[in-house]
Amino acid sequence: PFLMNVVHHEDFKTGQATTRFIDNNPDLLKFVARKDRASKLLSYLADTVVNGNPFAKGHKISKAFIAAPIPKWDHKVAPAAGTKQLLTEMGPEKFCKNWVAKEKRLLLTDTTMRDAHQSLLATRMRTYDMLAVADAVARRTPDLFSLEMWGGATFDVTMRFLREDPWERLRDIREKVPNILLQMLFRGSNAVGYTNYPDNVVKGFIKHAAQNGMDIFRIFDSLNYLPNLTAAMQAVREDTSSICEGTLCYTGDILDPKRDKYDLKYYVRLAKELEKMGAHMLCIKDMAGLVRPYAAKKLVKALKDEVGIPIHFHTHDTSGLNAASIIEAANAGVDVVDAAIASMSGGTSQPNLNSIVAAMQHTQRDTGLNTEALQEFSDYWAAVRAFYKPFDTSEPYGTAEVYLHEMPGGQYTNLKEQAIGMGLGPRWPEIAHAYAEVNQLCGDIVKVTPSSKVVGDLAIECVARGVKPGDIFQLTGTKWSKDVTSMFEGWLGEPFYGMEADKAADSRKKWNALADAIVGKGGKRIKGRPGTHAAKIKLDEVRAELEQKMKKKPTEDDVWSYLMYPDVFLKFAEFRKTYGDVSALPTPAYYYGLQQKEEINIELEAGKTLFVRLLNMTEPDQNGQQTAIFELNGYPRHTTVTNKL
Ligand code: 3PY
Ligand code: ZN
Repeated sequence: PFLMNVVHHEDFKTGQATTRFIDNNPDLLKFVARKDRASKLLSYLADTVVNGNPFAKGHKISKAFIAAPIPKWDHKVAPAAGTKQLLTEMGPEKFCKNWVAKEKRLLLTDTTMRDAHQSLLATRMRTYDMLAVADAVARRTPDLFSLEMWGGATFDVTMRFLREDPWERLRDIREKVPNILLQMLFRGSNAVGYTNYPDNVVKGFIKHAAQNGMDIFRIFDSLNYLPNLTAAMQAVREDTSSICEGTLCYTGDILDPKRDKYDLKYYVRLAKELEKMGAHMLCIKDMAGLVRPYAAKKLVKALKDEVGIPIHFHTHDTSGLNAASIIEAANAGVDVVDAAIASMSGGTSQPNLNSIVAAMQHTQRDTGLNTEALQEFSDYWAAVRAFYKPFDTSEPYGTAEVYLHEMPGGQYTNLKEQAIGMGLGPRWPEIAHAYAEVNQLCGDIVKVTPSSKVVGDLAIECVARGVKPGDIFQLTGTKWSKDVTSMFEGWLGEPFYGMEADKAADSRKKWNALADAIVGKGGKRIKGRPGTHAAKIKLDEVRAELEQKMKKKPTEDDVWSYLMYPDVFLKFAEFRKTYGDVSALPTPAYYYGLQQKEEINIELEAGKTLFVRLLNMTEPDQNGQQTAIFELNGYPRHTTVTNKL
C-alpha cells in the first residue's frame, strides 16, 4: 500500500518526484509508520490468541467481556479549576498553610489508580482503563484533593507485566486531568525500587517526575529512619514546585500499653521532626490498616496540637473497620483522607470513598463531591475489575487477623499468592503467625516495602522448611535472599529511630542477634544513612551505556526507568521493538487476545483508529505455525505465529 500511495501521488505521476519527494510528503511516511504499528499489534494479538499472555496466569475466557460503561462527561466543557490551579497560583507553602489547613470540607484523595489496584489486583491495572475514565473524573469530580496514580509498585509492574511505559501513564493522565493534583508514593532512598539508590539518582528521579506532571510526593522510609528521607525531601523543596509530604509509617497500637515501643510520643516526635525537615504536609501512612478508630482520634488530635502543617491520613480497610477510623480522624480535624471508589474499595484496599462522602453529607465537613458521578465511576470500575479476575484474589470480607500479622495491604495478597504458588496455601495461618514472630525477633520493626518483604521472605522460608522462626539462630551457614541479607547489613537504614532510648536498646539487642545469625557475626555491616555509603552514579556514563544496549539514543524517561530497573527496562524496550505500544489495546485483548469474530477499536492517536476483527485462526501446521486472519479497517490481513504451547 505504501508503494501504491507513492505511485498514485500527483508528483510521482507527473514526473516531479525528486530525491526530496519523501521530505516534501511526510504524510506518506507517517502512513508507513502507522502500518508498522498496526502489524506489530496484530502480531501481539495473534501471539496472545495462540500462546496466551504469559502474565495472565493461564486464565482463559470463553466469550467477550461487556465493555465498561464510561461515565458521562460533556466534551464541550473544559474541566473546572481545582487544586492544581490553586497550587500553581499559591506555591506549595501557601497552598498548604493558607488553603488546605483552612478548608472546612474533609478533603479526599482518590487512590483507585494506584494503591487500590496495588492492594486488590496485584498492581495490574492498565493505563487504558485509567485514561478511559480520566476526562470524566476531571469534569465531574473537580473537587477531589488529589489522585494517587503513580509510585509504589506501579513503576515496576507497568514495565514488567503490562509492558507499558510508566512515564507515558503519568503524562497521559496529566493531560486529561489538568485540574486535580496528581500524587505519588515515593520510598525515600529506595525511590520506586527495593534497594538503596545514591542521592543524585533519588533527586534526579524526583525532578524528572515533577517535570512530567507530579504534584505531590508522599515520601516515606520503610523503617521510619527519617535520615533516609532527606535527599528526596530536599529535591522536592529545592528543585520542584511540588508538595513535599513527609510521612510517618504507623505500626503497633497506641492504645495498647503493652505495645509501648510505638507509643503516641514516638509518632509526635517523628511528626515534629518531619515538619522541621521541611514537609509541607504530614502523612500518617497506615499501610496495614492498624489505626483503629479510637486510636485515629487520639493520634490525629495529638498531631494537630503539636504540628502546624496539614495532616493527610492514609489507611487500608483490611479489618473492615477503617472507614470508622477515617470518620474519627475527620472529627479530630484531619485535613485530607485517602479512599477508593466503591467498587475498588474495602478489604486490603482503601475504605469506600462513595460511602465516606455520603457519611459526611449535611455535616460541617461535607466534602461537596457529586455522589451521582461517584456512583457512575463505581459502575465503571466494577466492570473493569472483572477484566482482572486472575489477579483479584483477596478475601471479600474484613479480617481482624491483620492485628496479628500487621502485613501491609499491598503485601497481603502477594504473600498469599506466593504461598499458594509454593504449595503452602492451606498453611496460611502458620505463615501469618510466623510473620508476627519474625517481626518480634527483629525487635518489632516497621513493616512496609521493602522491610515488609524481608519479614515475609523469612516467614515463608521458615514455614517451607518446617522450622519455627526461633530456629533461625540454628540455621547458620544458610544462604538467605539478597533482600534479607542487605537489610541486616544496614542497607535499608537503622530501625528504631525516634524510639525512647531504653526501648530502642532492647529492640536493638534483638535486631543485632538476628543480624548475627543472618549475615554472620563478622559479616559486613554499614552504619547510619545508606546514601552516604553509596557512590554517586555518573549519569552521562549511564546514558552512554544505555545507548549501547538499546542501539539508539535513550530518552530521559528511558534513563530513569533503566536506573530503577535495568533488566526489566531492557526487556520492556525489546518487547516494544517487536510489538509496539500495547497499552493502546483494550484490557481483555491485552490479557486474553480476541475471541473468534470479536472486533475491537485501537486508537493509535487522536483521530487514528484501527478496527480489528479476528476472522479465523488456522490449525497448526507440521511446524507448529498458525495463521490468524484478521480484518483490519475492512481489509483482510494474515499474521503467522508459532504455537509454543
Ligand atoms: C509501596 O511502597 O508500594 C506501598 O504501597 C507501601 O505501602
Ligand atoms: Zn497503602
